[in-house]
Amino acid sequence: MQYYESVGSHHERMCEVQQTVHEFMDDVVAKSVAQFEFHQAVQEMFEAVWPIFERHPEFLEARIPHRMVEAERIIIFRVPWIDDSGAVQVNRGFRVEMSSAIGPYKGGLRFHPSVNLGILKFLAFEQVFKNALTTLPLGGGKGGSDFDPKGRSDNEVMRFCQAFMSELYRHIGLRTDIPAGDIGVGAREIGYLFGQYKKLANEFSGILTGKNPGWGGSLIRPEATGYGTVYFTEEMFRAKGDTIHGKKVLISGSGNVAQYAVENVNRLGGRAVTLSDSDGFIHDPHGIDAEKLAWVMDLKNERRGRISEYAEHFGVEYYAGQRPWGVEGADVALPCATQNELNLEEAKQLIANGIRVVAEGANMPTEPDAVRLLIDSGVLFGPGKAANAGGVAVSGLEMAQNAGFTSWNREEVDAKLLNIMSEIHRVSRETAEEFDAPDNYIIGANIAGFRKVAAAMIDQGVV
Ligand code: NDP
Ligand code: 2IT
Repeated sequence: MQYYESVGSHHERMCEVQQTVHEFMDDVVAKSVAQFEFHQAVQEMFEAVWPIFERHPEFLEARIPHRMVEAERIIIFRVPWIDDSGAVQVNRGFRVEMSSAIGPYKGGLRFHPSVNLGILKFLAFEQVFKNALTTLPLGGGKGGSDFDPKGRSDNEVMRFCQAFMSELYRHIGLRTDIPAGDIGVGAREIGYLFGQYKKLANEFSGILTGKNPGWGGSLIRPEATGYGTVYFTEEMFRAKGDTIHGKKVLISGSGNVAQYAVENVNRLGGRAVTLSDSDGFIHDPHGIDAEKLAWVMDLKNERRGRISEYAEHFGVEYYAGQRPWGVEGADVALPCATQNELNLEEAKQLIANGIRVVAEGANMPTEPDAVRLLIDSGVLFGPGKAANAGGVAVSGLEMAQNAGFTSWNREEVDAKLLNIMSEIHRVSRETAEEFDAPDNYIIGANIAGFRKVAAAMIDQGVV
């Protein structure tokens, strides 16, 4: 940890950075065995931010990196419930309360069979810096369960949510920790979770965000992540004197983020041509217009069907077991499904096909070597911490509306979202330039988020 004292050529400094990150990572890996996604998220972050320690040696003296990778608190609990056949089911519940340096813990809940501690620690870690970028006073956390809502009845989902909240409720609070949705947790689940919290706490409060607007939710919260990712993409184009208008866009996923990414691409005059789920992708060369998108929303949010049905219904191609990144002629790629869904080979394909902008609607969807290649090849790359921060930002606006016993109209919230995304873009760009890495949003966004959290930790002492 002597990096900040070093002098010498840029190359020597870079070697030293790598060596220092390497030693730091050895320690992180030893203390979080087999938590691969967490290692990946931490490595990506510290590779990007290490130059800051040259200017701020006090961050290392205060062991800020070592404190940041240790969650303030992690709760792991049993979630027993009874399915429709009367059988007892047991799942595992988690809440990772990563950092309260700049506000109460804030972040989503994920219900997916792949959920484990390593995945939630990666998500909570990313959330801390993403939330710092939103300009709002939000700390970072993440939670969830290995429960799989697929194929479960509404009653089963309700009983699971009630069992999950029966333990979680004692750990969260308006000034402590405010969960929201993520993969597998949408409006239905937030409703059931909220109902159980209200019953146990005897309190009607904005304890969760993503609520239905009829009982305390914010307008535009469902749209916010997808809209925000596309606003960020538009800002990246504008920085180069261009716009998304007329551009062909590849989108993965077909859930909340993907759906509203399509909607905003359409609003801004682009053409979204793909959607996917874990079974495959559809390619609609004519574009997924408003009518087709309404059909997708009904398919995914109400009938809970598969994206292959789109191909049958609209007579387009379906590619089973594949991801959309090989489709030719696109200008933009927006991965909006899950982590590690765009690898090095696919990045090479995108580059060969002339892609200009990649922005992450999902959290950490692009593998590290793919990120490096895209940036080195001159593709504008918007990392999730910046590009998908619109969701949590509007969650912050939902909290503000709840606290003020008020609600804002769609136009007001959408304008605030656009403003926040432009601000995140501006700060990321300017910080990248400040650190001699123009156009590198990985360096810009990570350093900007990191230094805000680090400065708050220094101010508040060793706690
Ligand atoms: P949803 O549950 O609404 O949709 C998830 C989509 O991704 C589905 O199409 C799903 O397909 C697909 N998917 C999930 N897991 C996998 C997998 N292992 N392999 C392939 N496809 C998969 O979730 P969201 O749209 O809310 O979340 C998508 C991403 O965006 C996540 O990375 C999430 O963390 C991130 N995000 C979400 C925010 C939000 O506000 N909701 C905010 C910021 C980021 P299938 O139906 O087959 O499972
Ligand atoms: O990854 C994310 O930013 C989210 N799932 C949204 C979190 C939130 O608190 O709205």
